[in-house]
Amino acid sequence: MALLDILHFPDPRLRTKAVAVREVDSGVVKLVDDLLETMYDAVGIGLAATQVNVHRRVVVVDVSEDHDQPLVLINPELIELHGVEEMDEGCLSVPGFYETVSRAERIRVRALNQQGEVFELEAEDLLAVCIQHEIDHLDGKLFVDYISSLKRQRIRKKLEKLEKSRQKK
Ligand code: QAP
Ligand code: CO
Repeated sequence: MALLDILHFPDPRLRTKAVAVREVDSGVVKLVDDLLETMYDAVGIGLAATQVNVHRRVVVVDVSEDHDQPLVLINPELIELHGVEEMDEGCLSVPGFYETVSRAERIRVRALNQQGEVFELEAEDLLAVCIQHEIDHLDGKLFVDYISSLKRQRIRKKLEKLEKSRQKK
């Protein structure tokens, strides 16, 4: 297993559209393991391969209290969306910032698991929001795309400044 570096907004690589996984081979299994390790290390509830600069359609999520219920979604597809819910969202690629975003409150998603088997899952509330947020990453979208451009620019400037002070060290 390995810890992977997480890209930060406004890195243009976060805008890459990921390609579907053709076969859940040993490389994909290793990617899933590394994503889970990286997500737990960063104390996140979701991580998409895009965020570690791997542009394949793989996400991991764990919204359980004890961080012991990993969910792996390969080639995830939203097949049903119901209702609307507002929630404060954050993102490991936008560290330190949280904004309210409106999304479907209940979803049905179809995906492959780490064994390459198709499964469907119904989710609501935090899990539903988190899955939608992670699928957005695979399409090059970030939660800050849903807020005002003024707020987005402020976040961009603050993160650019932080990135520069990191590079000097
Ligand atoms: C997406 O985000 C999500 O700013 C997953 O300093 C988040 O795991 C969906 C994190 C909330 C719905 C609601 C963010 C950790 C983790 C930070 C995350 C930070 C440390 C974000
Ligand atoms: Co995110």
